[in-house]
Amino acid sequence: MKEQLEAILASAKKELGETTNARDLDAVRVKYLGKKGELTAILKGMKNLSPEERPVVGQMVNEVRAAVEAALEEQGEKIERLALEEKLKSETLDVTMPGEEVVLGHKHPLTVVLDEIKDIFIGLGFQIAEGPEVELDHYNFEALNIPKDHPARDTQDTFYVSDNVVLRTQTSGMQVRVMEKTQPPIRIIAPGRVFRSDAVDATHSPLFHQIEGLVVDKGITMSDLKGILELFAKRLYGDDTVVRFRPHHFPFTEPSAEMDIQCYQCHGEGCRLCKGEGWIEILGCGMVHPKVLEMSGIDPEIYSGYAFGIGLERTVMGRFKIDDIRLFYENDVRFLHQF
Ligand code: 2U9
Repeated sequence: MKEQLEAILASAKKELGETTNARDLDAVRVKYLGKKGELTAILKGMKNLSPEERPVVGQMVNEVRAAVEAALEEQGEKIERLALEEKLKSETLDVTMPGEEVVLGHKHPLTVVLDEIKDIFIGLGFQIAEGPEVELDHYNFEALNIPKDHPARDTQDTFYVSDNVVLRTQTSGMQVRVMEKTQPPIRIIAPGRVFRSDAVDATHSPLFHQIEGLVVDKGITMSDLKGILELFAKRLYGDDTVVRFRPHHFPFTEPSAEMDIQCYQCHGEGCRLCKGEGWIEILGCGMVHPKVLEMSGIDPEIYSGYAFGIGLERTVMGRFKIDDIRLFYENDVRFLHQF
């Protein structure tokens, strides 16, 4: 019996020494001390011993049990200590390691120039009016003197959501909304995304950005228009900028014009940038058509106004010598970081 108990203690100690985690440790506990464990089995068998043998064997069993329990506790502590050491080792923070590089984004060139243009007009007393990109046919066309059969519907073909709802081709609808709600004086710019049913190439995109402006008050004349737009050109392209106005036609303005700046590269001589013209077209403009004022509830006998439209992509392409409009929409940071 003594040898059997010594063998049990030896194998318990050996198995405990091989455990590396709490689960295995518990399995050893159950194997030796559990209800169906080896020591319990010996205790159960004691009824077959003689009365003299029983206390001797009982004491031996208790000693072995105490020894197994002590070994269990010791191994338990060892496992905990090793786990803690492992955790500390794996969570060590090396403060001398170089930090991870934070990749910074970059303002999109369209945003860079739009912000400059906004600043210039805010400085001249304009407010910013923003509105929906999905617009009623009425605000995009009808209220701007472009009825259903007007040829301008072809040059400004767009995407129809339904018969009466379109993706806006210009931000003018927003300005009509302001005129309907507010009596003059009105001095606003309406920047935003516009859409045209155009095939994509280096200079065309079905999506682009405009900044339109509108001033309505008593006694506004073409010289106000020329003065403000020349000032704008000088602020954006430099004080030595020379401008000229050419007659043009828009359904919503009368008279209408386009404003050019003298080529800032060749100073009017003619070069690749201005395609030999000596001039670069910057924007369209004109005096708001009396019918447009009237349709929006403003009396053209009392008030007059001027309006203008700037194509943002074209302005930025000229400014940064970008030769393909598609680069704006590809979101390649190597492109964006150049500006
Ligand atoms: C109202 C009345 C009139 C806005 C104007 C232009 C001339 C113009 C083009 C610039 C480049 C469109 O993006 S582009 O192709 N725009 O030439 N826009 S006058 O006229 C208005 C606006 C609002 C109520």
